[in-house]
Amino acid sequence: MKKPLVAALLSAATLALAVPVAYAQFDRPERAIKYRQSVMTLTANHFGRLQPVVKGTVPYDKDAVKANVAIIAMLAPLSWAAFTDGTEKGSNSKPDVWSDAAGFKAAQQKYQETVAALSAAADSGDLEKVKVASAAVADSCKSCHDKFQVKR
Ligand code: ASC
Repeated sequence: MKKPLVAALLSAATLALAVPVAYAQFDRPERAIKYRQSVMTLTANHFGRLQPVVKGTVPYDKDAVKANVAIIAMLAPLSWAAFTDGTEKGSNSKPDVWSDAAGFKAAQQKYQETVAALSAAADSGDLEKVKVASAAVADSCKSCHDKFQVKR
C-alpha cells in the first residue's frame, strides 16, 4: 500500500476511536457514572440476547446476531472516557481503575479485541465461530469486572 493511503487509513482509525472520547464531556461526576453504567446496561442487554443462541436454545439467525453484535461493537469504545477523575466514589468501580490505569487500559483493549473478533464471527455466519468469540467476550467482561468492580 502507498504511504499516504496507509496514513489516511490510520488517521481515520484514530479518529474513529478518538471522536467518542473527545465528545464525552461531563459537567457532574454523577453524569459520568450514569453514562458509563448506561453503556454497561445496554451492552449487557444486547450480549444477553446472544446467550440463548450460543446455548442453542433458540435458532441461529445470522442477521439478528449481527444486529446485536453491531450494537455491542458501537458501545465498546464508549464507557472508558467516563471513568474520569472525580468519579472514584459513587459507583461500583474499584479504586484500581485509577491506581492501575495501565491494567485498566489493557483490559479495555482486550475487550475491544474480543468484540472485534465477535463482529468478524457474526459476519461469517458460522455459529461455531460465534460461540467461540462470544465466550471470549464473556471471559473478557468477567475478568475486567472481577478486577475493577466492587460487586456485580
Ligand atoms: C454479561 C454481563 C457481564 C458479562 C459477564 C460474562 O451479560 O453483564 O458482565 O456478561 O457476566 O461473564
